[in-house]
Amino acid sequence: MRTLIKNGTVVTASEETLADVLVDGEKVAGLAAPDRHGWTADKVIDATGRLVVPGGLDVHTHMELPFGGTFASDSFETGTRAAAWGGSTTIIDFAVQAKGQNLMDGFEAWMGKAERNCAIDYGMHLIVGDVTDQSLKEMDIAMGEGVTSFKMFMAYPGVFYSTDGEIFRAMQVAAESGATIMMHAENGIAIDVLIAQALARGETDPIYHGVVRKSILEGEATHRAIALAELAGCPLYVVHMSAQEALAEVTNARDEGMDIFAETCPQYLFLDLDDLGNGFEGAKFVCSPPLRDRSEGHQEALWSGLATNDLQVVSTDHCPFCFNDHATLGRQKRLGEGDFSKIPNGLPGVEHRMELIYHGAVAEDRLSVKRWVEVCAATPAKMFGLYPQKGTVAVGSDADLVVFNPNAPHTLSASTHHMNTDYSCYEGLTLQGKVETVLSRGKTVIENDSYVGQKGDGKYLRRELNQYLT
Ligand code: DUC
Ligand code: ZN
Ligand code: ZN
Repeated sequence: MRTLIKNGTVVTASEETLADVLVDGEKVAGLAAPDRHGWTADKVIDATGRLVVPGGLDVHTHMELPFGGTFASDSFETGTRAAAWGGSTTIIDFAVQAKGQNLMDGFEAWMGKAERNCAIDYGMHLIVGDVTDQSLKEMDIAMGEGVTSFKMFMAYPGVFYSTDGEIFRAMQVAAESGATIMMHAENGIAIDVLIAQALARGETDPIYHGVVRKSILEGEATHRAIALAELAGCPLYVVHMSAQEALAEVTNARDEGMDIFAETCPQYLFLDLDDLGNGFEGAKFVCSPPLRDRSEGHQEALWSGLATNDLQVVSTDHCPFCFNDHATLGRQKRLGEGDFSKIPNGLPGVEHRMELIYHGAVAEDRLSVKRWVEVCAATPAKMFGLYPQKGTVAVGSDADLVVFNPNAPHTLSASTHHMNTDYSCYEGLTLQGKVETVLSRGKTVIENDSYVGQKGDGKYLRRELNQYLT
């Protein structure tokens, strides 16, 4: 099967050119100035007036995550389909090692959930949830399966939390193999004190979730994670950064030449503490780290971090829960009525990352169109060992391609989105551009406002080490 995408502006992290793209089977087979070639194809897509960009990589998703007494409401099937609708053609999800389990048990369990269900290609990180001699040994076994990054938590005592000693031991193992440690950097011990004190004062509404999880505690944990990584000698990737204090720590470390990287997420660039207000409605916006006070300047700091490359990646931390009862999963956000600390943490987001960031970055003139592609596709591919198979439009790369209309407004709504949640964090927001057609390894999966792929199209991706370091 050959597909020709004609007359589009092909944008990669480094180029922006008017070109035709020839797809043969699963790969990009040619790039040439329009009509300066004799290519024939089984299918022709007219991309006049459109951008043709590499499919996005969302390197931080949590399909079916067990959390707070329930499960994230998107399965690998529904969540990867929603990702495709929004122009992401790769996700990297987090397999979880539960307490008392072996690390590889978590990997096998998540592979079982994803296998034959995904609409797009997928990789796995591993959450190291129980640091033991055995699980540390198994980090190397996981590397043999293409898992080159391990997430740890300085937050959520009693659940995912690891002590500094446990984190440091895992970092020492990562330093030997070159694996990346990904860090949820919030001081969960201090936060738990503030949660208990708030609840004792009768402060039970969702807004207090944002009040107690202080930005200074994200900055402090980020500082500590960097210090431990420096001592251990391992690369560190700080996930879902929301606070300017944390960004300052990463900026300093990078200025000193350390192998420290960081991502932020659309919710920290578009939403704020006020969204957590309005009584229990605010539960729709409970995630950790929390949405920040706009007047403190975190959003501007994060946008400027993306511009200066102090922040390198935008992912989503997609972890959806329904606001009202879910047909099979039961109570979700409402588990926290009367106690904000029982609201499952997480937001739906996997579908709208590319369009939101295009809007905030390019349409609102903060970043170039190439930088948009870089933070959403090229850098995540390099960071997690998938480049140039993923993250660019080049001969020999996987034909993961998005035809993006920069002039088609798209209004976001729960009534039209494809994520398995009953609300949208961006209800009624109109964005400037829209994903129109999506190819995943050469196969059209989204066209004419329809999903035309099948579950099981997506394949597991074995990943290399961080390509900024190899
Ligand atoms: N943060 C969330 O909001 N949800 C899942 C886990 C996390 O760290
Ligand atoms: Zn996290
Ligand atoms: Zn997460």
